Amino acid sequence: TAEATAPGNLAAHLAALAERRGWNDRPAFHQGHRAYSHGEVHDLAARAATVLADHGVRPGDRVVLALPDSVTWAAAFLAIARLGAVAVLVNPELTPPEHQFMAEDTDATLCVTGPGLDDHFARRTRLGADQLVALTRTAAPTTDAHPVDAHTPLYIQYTSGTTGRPKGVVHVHGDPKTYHDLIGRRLLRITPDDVTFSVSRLYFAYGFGNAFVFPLFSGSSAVLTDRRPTPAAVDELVARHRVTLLYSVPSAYAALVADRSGGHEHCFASVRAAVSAGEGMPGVLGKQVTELLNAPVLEQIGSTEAGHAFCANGFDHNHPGTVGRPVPGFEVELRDRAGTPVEDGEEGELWVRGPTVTPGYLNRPEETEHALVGGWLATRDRARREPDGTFRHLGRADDMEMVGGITVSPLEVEALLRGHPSVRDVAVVAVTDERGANKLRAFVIPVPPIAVGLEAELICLARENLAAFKVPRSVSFVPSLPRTATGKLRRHLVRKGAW
Ligand code: 3SK
Repeated sequence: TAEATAPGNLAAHLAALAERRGWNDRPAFHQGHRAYSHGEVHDLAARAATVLADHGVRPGDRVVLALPDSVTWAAAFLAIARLGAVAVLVNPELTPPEHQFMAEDTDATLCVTGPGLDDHFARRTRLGADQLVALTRTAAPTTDAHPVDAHTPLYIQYTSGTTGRPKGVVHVHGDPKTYHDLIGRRLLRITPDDVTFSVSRLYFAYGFGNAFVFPLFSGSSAVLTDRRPTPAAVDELVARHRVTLLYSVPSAYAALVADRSGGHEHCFASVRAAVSAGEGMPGVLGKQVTELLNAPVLEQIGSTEAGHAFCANGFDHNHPGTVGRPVPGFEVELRDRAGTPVEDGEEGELWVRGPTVTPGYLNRPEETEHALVGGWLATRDRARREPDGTFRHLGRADDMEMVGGITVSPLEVEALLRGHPSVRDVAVVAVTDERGANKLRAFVIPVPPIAVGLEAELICLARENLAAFKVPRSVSFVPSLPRTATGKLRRHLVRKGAW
């Protein structure tokens, strides 16, 4: 049942919930070979709050969190919440100028940083995560949480989007409980016995919900690691912790399916569901993942601005190849470029209205006005509504390529080429040739070794299956493709050849 109490301060609410439900001795996070209980995490957070207050953090202040996924990250987030301050969740792997931009944009009072970031955030007060841990050991707990209401800002996440300068997306104290009520509890039916592993990191909306919010609201646990989620690492972590819920993105699922060299299929025996988000899952891949994991693959779509998923498949209604139906509480509309709703069955851009949609971007009134119209969020995702009410994701509004005056959706070409056994990943964009004409080129990450004649084979495959104007004229083999943290292709970087 949903909690009857008003959420108030998130940190106080979660600590009280764990106490009331008897979760304090149950694991909340697994890190390395150690498990941290819910009680330990809330205790660490209350003591870390004292350390942060000693470093000058006051209600309403912004505190940057730039450290790898860890119990320290979780305790620091809850400590910031307890003080009524606002956590700024940033990718620790960004460059010094990118970090500096986020610290200045949020006017951060303090930056809590992980290893290797000593020369980042140069103009701001910095507290190393190891110092925070050391000081927390002997600090007294801050027992009184700062009073807030459900609309008080709680955290900011930066969206790189697929183009442009990052924008700070604000979320409030009431949002995490709503993510859990709608998605964690109702849709995924998470119980205290679940163990989560999310390939998406905590600083990102998808990972934050999956591996921080859902475990703390359900009394379950999550595996936190700073290891790269290579197939070998995922196999090992899932087997070691007997993971029941695996959250990932299509490109990482594709790597998992492709890399079966160790023959470790049995390591997935504990998985009861796999969730996929970030971009559309090609049908063939969905089947391969279902077979490999012997568990349903539930596709969904969300955004940093919506907080978490706004359309999702569930156990009772799973339509592979679609991102499911609107999450209850969300309204979803398809509109044309002029903002007029399109007819059923027609393609349009997804507009979303719902309880956790951001109140806006930090310091960006114009962008906020553009993205949020009358409470509706323009997601810039293209989709079509299927007769059963599910939505089929058709890529981003800025995904289209122009060749010879014709608009081409590169997703169809990519889906075809991705089905070739020698293709691990692919992006198709229009590039301008020496005569100034736009021609489609496929950038392919091959499954090594590159087979002789692979370029000709891929072009031939496209010719046999697609209209002539959709056939790539050339293929470049590349070691990587620029993707966002949830696996969305940063197409403008591919077009510029800059990644
Ligand atoms: O689809 C996504 O990329 C997403 C983003 C943020 C939160 C949740 C989801 C599913």
